[in-house]
Amino acid sequence: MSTETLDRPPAKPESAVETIKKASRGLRGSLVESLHDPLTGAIRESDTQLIKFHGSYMQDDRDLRAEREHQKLEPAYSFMIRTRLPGGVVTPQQWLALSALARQYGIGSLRLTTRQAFQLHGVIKKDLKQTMQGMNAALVDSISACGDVNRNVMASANPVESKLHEEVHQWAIKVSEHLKPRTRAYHEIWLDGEKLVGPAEEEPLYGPVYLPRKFKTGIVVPPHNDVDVFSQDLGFIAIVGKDGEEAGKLLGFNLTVGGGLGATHGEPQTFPRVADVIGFLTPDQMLKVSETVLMIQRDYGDRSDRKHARLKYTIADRGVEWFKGELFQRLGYSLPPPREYKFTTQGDRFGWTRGYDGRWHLTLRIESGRVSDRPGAPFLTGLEKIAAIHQGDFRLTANQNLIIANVPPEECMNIDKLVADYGLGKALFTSPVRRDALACVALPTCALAMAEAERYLPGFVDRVDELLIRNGLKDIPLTVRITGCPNGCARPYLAEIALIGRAPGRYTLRLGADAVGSRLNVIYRDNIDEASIVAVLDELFGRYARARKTDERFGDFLWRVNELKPEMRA
Ligand code: SRM
Ligand code: SF4
Repeated sequence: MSTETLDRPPAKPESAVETIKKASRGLRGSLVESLHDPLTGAIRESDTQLIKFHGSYMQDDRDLRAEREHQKLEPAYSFMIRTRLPGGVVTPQQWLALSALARQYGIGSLRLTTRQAFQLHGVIKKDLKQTMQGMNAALVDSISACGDVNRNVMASANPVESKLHEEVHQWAIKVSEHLKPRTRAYHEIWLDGEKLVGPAEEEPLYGPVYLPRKFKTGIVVPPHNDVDVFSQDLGFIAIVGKDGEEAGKLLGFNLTVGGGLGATHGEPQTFPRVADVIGFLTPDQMLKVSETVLMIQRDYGDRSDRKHARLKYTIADRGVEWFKGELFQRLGYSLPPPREYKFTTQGDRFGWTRGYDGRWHLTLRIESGRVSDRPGAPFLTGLEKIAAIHQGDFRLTANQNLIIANVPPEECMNIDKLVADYGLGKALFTSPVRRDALACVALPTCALAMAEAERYLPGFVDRVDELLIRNGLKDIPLTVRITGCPNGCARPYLAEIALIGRAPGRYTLRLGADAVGSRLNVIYRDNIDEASIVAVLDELFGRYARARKTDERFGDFLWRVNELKPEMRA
């Protein structure tokens, strides 16, 4: 292809969502009218796209679909609200406010997401505004938590373990604020802000049609790749000084671009991709570099096909050298080569850790991030009790877990007692597989789910644990991630074992990611049921038990013995 044809995306017809964005007057659309329509629990079709930019999705309870259809009722519509929470930090007061809203307007559960945010499910249309207002009264917003904009900026959890982590968390906030849309539509619609008269506000970074697709940013502090930095459109790997005066100081970041995980079954032109590491920058360059990467994607991303619209495709199509050239030209300077870094782990570290200032942080395992009151697991109440006495803050991890952070030493025992009383610590004593496993929400709320994920995880992990014990592999570390479809919300493509929903009870089995989040797994078997998955894993675990090297991970073993081959990448 000539450079000329590559200059700008070819003039293909724009996708329908582009037209909706263009006509929306800064993301307002007819949301106000939709919200006031008493005849339906739904909002207008075009508004279902726009409301995402405000941090909400219209959903319906899929468990009830058939029955409601039978009764000739419209689907049981409700709304999910997702917060914007850079680095995932909230105060105890904010926790209590969100928990109360989940009880009053939601389904009595807070869902901690894989991007360090909260989701409230099941808010019906007439309560949506009050819920948004309640969140904002607690100083938690949901602007650009979804939609074709920069999403919640992730940062390595436990950001108070060292001063450096704290600094990195501050950068996550700054990047999030910097890349936030400027439209006042959110304030106007949800918070009764002054009504706009005349044309929509200027969007200096986004322009009138925002990005071609979602855009995700994460900042990581090695050696723990807890945010799966290579899955982000835009990533920053903190580089820390080692010697002399620089020791322990944040020197800057390696820049990563073009990660992304969503794909579609049977469509090889869609694929997960790990990001390229393209240069080093100093902290003062971070905001300019962030906005420039975003604007390149704004200008070159594919606006005709939403399945091909992420930055990863722009880079895969045009090449990383093209991207670097464009970036450096727009910046007016080149970035020097990336600096050395090393990751040693991927998920969270559990239990108590001591911070640099003597305060303590307790990382709890919250399976699938689901905080609700269930028999034997009254987590919603338990965490409310903790929030009521906690003097520090709460930090959501990128793996759906929770850190009770900044606990003064004299308070640790009180926290421990409540953790024990409400069963919040039990999961810390389960197998490493169960502790590290992730599952996306899937059914019943996710419209795109093809199979169960969150509800299937506990049972599937039981099977895996049984197989490991049978094969003499009890308590080995192993990453297992399940999603209800190939969109990749629990980042399954970066797990040693992944199940990707195909149809009810059927999954694609992918194997062979590494344990630091830098190598994708590959398709091992497609569209199989649990019995087949168990049989396959049993056989592979047997071989692994017999032939593995000391400390060799399952994913690495499969590649070494040629069970997995590069041509299986798809
Ligand atoms: Fe996701 C769509 C849930 C993280 C890739 N994701 C959805 C929707 C909104 C379904 C929909 O469009 O109707 C899901 C709502 C389910 C529900 O009922 O709540 C949903 N995604 C989630 C969450 C809650 C999963 C979880 O269990 O924690 C995560 C919320 C994160 C947040 O707080 O912002 C979540 N989604 C991710 C991730 C992981 C990440 O970002 O680290 C990915 C893969 C990384 C990536 O984006 O490449 C991800 N979600 C997708 C995609 C595929 C995008 C693509 O490029 O193809 C979709 C579908 C879409 O956008 O059309 C999607
Ligand atoms: Fe829904 Fe698929 Fe995301 Fe799971 S991976 S939450 S099923 S979109």
